[in-house]
Amino acid sequence: MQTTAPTTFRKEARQRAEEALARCVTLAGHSESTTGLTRTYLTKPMKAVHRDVGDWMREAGMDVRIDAVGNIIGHYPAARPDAQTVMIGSHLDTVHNAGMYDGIVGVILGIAAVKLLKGMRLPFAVDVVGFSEEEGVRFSAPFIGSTAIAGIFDDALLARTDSQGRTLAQAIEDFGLNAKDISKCAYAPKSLLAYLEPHIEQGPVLEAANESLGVVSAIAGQTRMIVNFIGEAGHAGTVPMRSRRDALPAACELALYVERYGRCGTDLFATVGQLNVEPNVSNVIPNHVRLSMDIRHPDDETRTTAVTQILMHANSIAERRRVEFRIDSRSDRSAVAMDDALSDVLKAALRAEDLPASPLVSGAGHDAMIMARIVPTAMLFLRCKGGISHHPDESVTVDDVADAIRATTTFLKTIQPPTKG
Ligand code: HGY
Ligand code: MN
Ligand code: MN
Repeated sequence: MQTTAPTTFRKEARQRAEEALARCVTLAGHSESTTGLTRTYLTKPMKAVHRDVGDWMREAGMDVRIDAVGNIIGHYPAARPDAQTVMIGSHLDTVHNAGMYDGIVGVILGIAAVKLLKGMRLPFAVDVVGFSEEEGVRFSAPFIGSTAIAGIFDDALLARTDSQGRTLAQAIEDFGLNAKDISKCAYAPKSLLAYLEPHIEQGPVLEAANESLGVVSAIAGQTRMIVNFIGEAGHAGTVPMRSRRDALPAACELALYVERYGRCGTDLFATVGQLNVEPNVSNVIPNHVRLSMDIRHPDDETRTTAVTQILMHANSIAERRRVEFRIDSRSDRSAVAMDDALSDVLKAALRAEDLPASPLVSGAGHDAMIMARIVPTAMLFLRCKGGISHHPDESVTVDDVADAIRATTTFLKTIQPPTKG
């Protein structure tokens, strides 16, 4: 399967892994915050990321472009001009105070695998994509990058505002892009042969199994929403306790219920991660609290039942406390199975490299959930230390990254376009 001798291939993969880790460190320097890594959608540091990632893509033999929602795309031509495309991608945005590998390492691995091809032409093009937005931090809307590429971007989001009051449409313009061109981001499904997303596991399974890599069988579904309790502001020293319509205790009650509910169910994850209190002043009764809810389960019915019951409880809290309850920006993503045939190709590539290929379920969401709608999709998971993610302590080893690079390169060399009948 390899055209170079196995030991040379391993040595080169190791060199590419060292380079890949150094590149992740470089990108972690492009942050909105002076301490730690925070890089949300279409902010200034993303320009610097595009400069570096674009340079690395060109060095690996790719043409580079940035589409209308800020995805960066490196194109490695096929042996024939009319061939389909295999896409390798992940995201370049981060959560607040993030680790340096979530998303980023998948893009860097894609570039490393193309570089390891050393100009060898394949019966398909390879597009390495750095999705501009996956985490949903800036506009409370995840997957902006991949929904544009999949041709299912929701235009209504263009009016959505960030915490500074900038709309998504304005943010796109501020970045030097044109929102009118968003429909041009879409790939024709027929032009795509496969999508592979390499990603850190963000959980403890591979480490417990002492395996560097795994193949994702399915991604759990998720519901995210912002909910609001609206009461009445007043003087903390004069409004009698019994007559208050305080929004904060209502929100706290709900947060505790969400945690209790999550603990009761197997494989259920229920999180309140964000709480905004208004006016957020120590001697004023809070009149408005917004809180985020994130509910996940591999089984869609279990998840939707959980969401319904939690919302019923929220309404009953609001009634009892005489505050208003309102839901904003709800997004529901069903659980997504990976493509069996493509996952088998990935597993075969792993076995050919003497690498582990056990299946595992992803609790985290990924651009692969979106891409699976238009193209056969597979995910390669890479062990991360302690399963820690969305945290500055995210960590991977050079050996594991070298394994992932061998796996991705061999996958590219193995995959075959269907023969025309
Ligand atoms: O939140 C998630 O599941 C992912 O890390 N974006
Ligand atoms: Mn993430
Ligand atoms: Mn991610």
